[in-house]
Amino acid sequence: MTRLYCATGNAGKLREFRMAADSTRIEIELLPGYRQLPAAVEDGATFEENAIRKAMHYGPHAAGRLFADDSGLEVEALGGAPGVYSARFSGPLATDESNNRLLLEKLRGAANRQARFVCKIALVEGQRVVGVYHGAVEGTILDEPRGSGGFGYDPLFYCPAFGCTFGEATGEQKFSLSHRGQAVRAMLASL
Ligand code: ITT
Repeated sequence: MTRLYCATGNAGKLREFRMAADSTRIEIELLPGYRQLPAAVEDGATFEENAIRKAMHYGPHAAGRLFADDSGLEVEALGGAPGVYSARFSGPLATDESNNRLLLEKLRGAANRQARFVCKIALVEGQRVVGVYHGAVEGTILDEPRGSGGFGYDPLFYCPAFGCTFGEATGEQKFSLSHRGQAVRAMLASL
């Protein structure tokens, strides 16, 4: 069994990472003591920079290889926002609900609803970067939420290939196509 530690405070991401490892000989575990460690500073300009910063911040605390994910939603009509600010789009006390509300406000009346989810995963050993893996998926932003699955912007993200939102898809369905699914599969294939 190969063990990879993961550094995330997002329960939705952790659920998806665990699903990825289910059918493999790889075990994905939340870094022990993650919540007691000071948070990584995510002040990079890109998903890749932030993923590397996060992984290098937590890497030395892991007894082996560790990865971190930086991901978010890029909306065409908003010039790529919220992008790296996806988690805190509606401010420092943001919740998924307040972020989704703000997104709908900003897109009210917009004809162009095109958006993509992007994910970068950085894998490190200590502070040495072993690899960076990428995933992206295109969709459109609806004008009201649908479904209660997933997390974050999933209920607003309509996936044409499924004919429903990521919030209406099952976890397995979402992961088979999602930005995070692509990046995790690339990482696991590289091991
Ligand atoms: P960690 O940094 O602790 O991993 P985080 O939620 O702060 O958790 P990010 O800084 O990478 O993570 O921000 C990602 C945000 O982008 C996330 O909080 C959601 O709002 C959104 N997001 C990313 N992937 C998503 C997905 O699969 N479905 C819905 N929203 C997603």
